[in-house]
This record gives sequence, structure tokens and C-alpha cells, in this order.
Amino acid sequence: MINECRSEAYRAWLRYEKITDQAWLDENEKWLKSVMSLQESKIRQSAIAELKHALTALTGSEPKVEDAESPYQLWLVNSQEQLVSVDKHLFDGLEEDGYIIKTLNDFDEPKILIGANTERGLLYGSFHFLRIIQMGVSLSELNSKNNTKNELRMLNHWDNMDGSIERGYAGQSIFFENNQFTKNLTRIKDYARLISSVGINAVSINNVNVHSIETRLLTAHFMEDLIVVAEIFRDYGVQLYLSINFASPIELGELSTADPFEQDVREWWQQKVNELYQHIPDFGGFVVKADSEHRPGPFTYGRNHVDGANMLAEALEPHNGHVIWRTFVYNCLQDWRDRQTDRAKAAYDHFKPLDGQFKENVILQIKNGPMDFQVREANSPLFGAMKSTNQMLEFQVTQEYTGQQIDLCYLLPQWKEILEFDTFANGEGTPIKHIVDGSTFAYAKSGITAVVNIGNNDNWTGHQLAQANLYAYGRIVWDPNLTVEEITDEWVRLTFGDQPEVIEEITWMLLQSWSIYENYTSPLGVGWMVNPHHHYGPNVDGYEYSVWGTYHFADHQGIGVDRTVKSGTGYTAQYFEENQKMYESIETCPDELLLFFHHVPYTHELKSGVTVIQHIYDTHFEGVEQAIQLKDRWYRLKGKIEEEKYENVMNRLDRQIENARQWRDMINTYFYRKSGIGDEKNRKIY
Ligand code: GCV
Repeated sequence: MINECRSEAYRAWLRYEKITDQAWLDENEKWLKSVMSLQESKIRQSAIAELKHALTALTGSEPKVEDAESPYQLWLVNSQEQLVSVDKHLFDGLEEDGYIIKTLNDFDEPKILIGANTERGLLYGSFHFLRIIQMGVSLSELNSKNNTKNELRMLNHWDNMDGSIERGYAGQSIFFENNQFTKNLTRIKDYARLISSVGINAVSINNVNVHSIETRLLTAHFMEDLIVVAEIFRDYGVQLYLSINFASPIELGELSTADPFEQDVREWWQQKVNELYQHIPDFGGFVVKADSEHRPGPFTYGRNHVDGANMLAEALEPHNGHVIWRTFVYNCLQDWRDRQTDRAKAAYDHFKPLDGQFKENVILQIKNGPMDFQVREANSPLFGAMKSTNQMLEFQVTQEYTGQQIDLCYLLPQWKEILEFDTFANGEGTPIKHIVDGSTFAYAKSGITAVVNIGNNDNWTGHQLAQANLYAYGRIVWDPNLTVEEITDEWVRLTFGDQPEVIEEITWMLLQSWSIYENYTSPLGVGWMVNPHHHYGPNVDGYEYSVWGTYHFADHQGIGVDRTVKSGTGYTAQYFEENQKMYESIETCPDELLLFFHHVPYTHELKSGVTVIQHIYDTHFEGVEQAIQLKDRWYRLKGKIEEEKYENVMNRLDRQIENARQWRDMINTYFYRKSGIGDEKNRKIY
């Protein structure tokens, strides 16, 4: 049963508004009255429940579900089924999760086929079919084959068992409360539906910082709960993963060491893993943050990442489980006086020398940038640098540094840029998307993951429009070749309906929002300048004299981090030659990353002809104006969209404008005072 009586906001993009286009209904409704399906797998049941629920809502009448042919049906067919009427060649070229949606016009009373090789493929095909309907496409000539590009399409939760969420901006955990699993399983099911509708096939449910209670997730104490949650996800084709504590054998009081070279330790993990798989045979594996930000890891015992990861991999291997080992490893106790140590270099320095030594079922999880999910930073040079080690990409959907779901910041344009970035790892034309989809170096397993942005707020994401980030993430990971415009258009229509003005305004707002946020926050790729700890709002020197390796080095003459080989930290050398050259030289380094790679005088002229200092002033004044424009645009939609959604966004836009003003005035004042150079346009600086 699908939860029908929830708010519009809760239903997100699965709200299935009744179709009012009578001409479309006259032409197409005939296919929406009967679903034929011969199988009864659990995933198939999810697909059928969705079709029933959605078609009823969309057309006003409930379709029959039949196991025999009748005119004008919608057919769900798995290629393994013996169904004589379907030409088996139609399935040619379909991969594991792929599907075909085709109008079979050689029947007198044509059918629509949703076909796949797997039950999961049928579920994805069903969700896609429902999207097609809502996009107003005629059903009479459908013919599309759709394979995903990424095998692993994952979400990481940073949920703690006390119910809090690290970097969560939409309430509390939907999984945990009071150090227990929640009793609200309906919400978990609704979440599984939501994410599988955009093709997600794996989730880790607990924070990568695994504290003491979460360490016990591996024990019998929580096994029953895990089994239940795994089953809910399984019915939607989603595999369950857990984040683990590398020191579990010690913390659970069972051994005195977690040294991966100790036989006892290896056996301990094997036994734990065997127990897990006894109960959850399709368990995905472990996500591991080790020797990172004070988390335990193999370094304690003089071992390295290979030793640690391979020990876990060995335990998981017999069960086809995976170790997802994070590369977010750096010195978080840096001396700010030391200008040679460069946090950006750390992941590459730690992991590149280990290429080829990890077991086949280890995947390295690499954050998109070498620092930490800034509004703009360079792309990690590790992508493509390890030809013989499985790699996956980590994005951050939760808006830790990009407005915390108070400010609007639609991240799809950023992700698209990153995925298209040419690494030159295998010559020209080796974009990051082709590294992490495994095609460049034939990785055994790879894909994309992201820190998710949901919590138990009624609308899931706090900011109503932040739902777009979750939707877009799923869609771009399914197929990185989709365009920003296509995905955005889908989300807006599915969530808000098809009134042209509504579509136009919301699309504009989303597509401008990343650049607006960048305008009023830290300039030209230098990053940070946020309030320490919670990371919202401006604090130019908040991290300048800290241990975190996150500096801008502004003085009275200039600003930026010199990461060149010639005079700086030498970070640029981590890229393949073409990119190395591009970043090394101020002439060819893209302006938007200028201060990430170079320390320049305020008077340095950008390619636009404007000086760095004037650019800082201009973008910060403009950013506030643009934030106000966002509100003006939204105001035009009053009365045109559902009240609750309207108010939710309006309220946040007010807070965004306030935040933007705060950024503008602090940044402009700071740099005016540092540089002594005034604004050419004489605007108000304090
Ligand atoms: C889960 C950043 C965040 C931390 C996060 C860490 C990580 O440092 O601020 O909250 O910890 O990244 O990705 O492990």
C-alpha cells in the first residue's frame, strides 16, 4: 500500500497530479486501464503498486492488474519469462538494470511494453513510464532503451543513532531515534520508493563517523532491526550498507587490538560478516572512514590503507560484499604557519602509491574535490590516477557549505561540470564520468555516491526546492549524459505541474542559484571563510589560524593559495600534464579557480578585465541583488502553487537575503580594510 494521505510536499516528485489535458487522455488513456504481469516477485509488487497508485491518481480510475492478455495493455515483462507474444530481440542490448519502453504497434490493439532483464529494471522502467506520462508525451510511438552508466548509485547517510544527523538540515534521522531504530517503517518505505524512482540502488544508513552506539550495529542487539530495514529497501532494489568503526573489535570489548595483521582480528571480522550475511544475504558491505579526522584506522598499528581495507575485503569477499574505503585522509592538526603542507595534496599522496594493491572488492570513495565540498574547488586529481584500483566519486547533496538548505543552491550544474571534466588520464577525452563508470580502466566495481540531504521534516529536505538536488542527483548518476535542462525540467513539472509561468520561474531560480550563492560567498575558488564548526554564514578568518589546513592567506597585498610547482605547494603536479600546465600558469588557469591555485595581488587583472578586488566587490554586491531577485521571482508564484510549499520557500528566501547581506558586508569590508583599495563604484562598504 502506498501512503496517499500525506502532504504535497511530502509526496515530492511522486505526487501524480490528475491529468487535465483531455486531448492527451482521449488518445492515451486506453493503455492505462490494465497492467499485465505474470510474476509476483517482491520488486515486481513494488512496481505494480506504484503503477496502480499513480495511474489511479493520474487518470481517476484504478487499472486492473491481469495475468492474461487483453486489448491495449501495459505489459511488464522480464526477458526470462516465456511470453510468446514478445519478440526476444527487443531485449538485445539491455544491461542489468536497463529497461525498454516500447509501444508494440504490430498488435491490432497495441500494447506498451516495459521490458527488462531483471526485476529491478522493471521497477526503473515503471517509474520512467510514469515520468513519460507526466511529461505529456504521446504513448502511441514509444521506443526507448535505457541503460544506466553507473553500476553503483548510492547515498550515504550521516545519521547518528541518537536521531541527529551530522550536516543534516532537514530535521532528525528517519532511521534512528533515542539510540534505537525508529518504529516508523512507513517513512523508510516511502524513502525507498522515492530514491528508487530515480535509480538509487544502495544506501549506507549510518554516519561515517561511527560512535560507540553505532559500533553496536554489527551486533546481535540490532540484527532484527537491520533485517527489517534491509527488507524494506530490498523491495525497492536498494542494497543496504553500514558504516563501520575500524576499532570495533576493541570498542565492543572483544579484543585488545584492531591490528589488521593479527589473525584474531581477521577472524573477528570474518565472523561478524558471516553473521550479517546469514541474516541479510544481499547485504552490500561496509563504508569506512579510517585514519581521517581522528577516526581509528590501520595507522595505529603501523599498517596502511591497503592492509586495513583488504582485511575487511577478505571477510566480505565470500559473500560478494564490498569495502567502500574513503580517501578523505589528511592532517587535521596542521600548523597554520606551515605553508608547505597542503591539505589538497593529501588524498593523492596517501593513495596513489597504493595503486594495484587493493583487493577486487575494495572501492575507493573520493570526494569530488581535494578539500571538502566547497561551492567551487578544483576536481580531485585522484580521479584516473589509479588505473588498477576501483574508484567511486562522492558528492555532497546535503548543503553543508552551500547554504544548508536555507539558501537556494541547486547543485546539478556543479555536478555536471565535474563529471564532464577531462582528466586526460587516458589521453584527451577521459572525463571523470568515464573514470567512475568504470569504462576507462575496466574497474570491477565503481559508481557514484553522495551524502544525502534528507531528514524527517515533512518535505524531506527542509527547503522545498532542495528536493531538486536529490532528484537531480539520482538522475545524473543514472545517466551522466542527461543535460541539466532535461533533468531540471522533469523535476519542476513532476513537483509543480505544468503551468508555464511556474515552470519558467522555478527553472530560472534553480539554474541561477549556484552562481548566485558563489557570488556572495568565498571568491574565485578560494573556499571556506565560513563560521567554524557549523559552517553557515561568513567568517573570513574563521579557519585562517586553525589546524584544518583551510587557508586563504590574505594580507594587505593579495590573496590565494599558491599550489604551483614553481613557487607553491606543488599540488598542480598531481594532475595529468595538460591540466597541470593549465593550472600552473596564471594565464591559463580559469578565473573561477584562480585563488585555489595562485596567490595574486588584489590588483591582478582577471580575464574579464576587472581586478581581483573589484571582482570581489562586484560579485558581492551583485549576489545580494540576485538573492532579492530570487524572492521577486518566487513572489510572482503566489496563489499559483500550493500554499505550504510557497510559504516554505518564501521564508527561506528571506533568510537567504539576510545571509547574503551578511556575506557581502563582511567580505567587502574585510578586503577593503586589508587592501586599502576602494570600490570603483563607491558603494557602501563599512
Ligand atoms: C562526517 C567534513 C564535514 C564532517 C564530515 C567529514 C567527512 O569535514 O564537516 O562533518 O564528517 O567531512 O566527510 O568525513
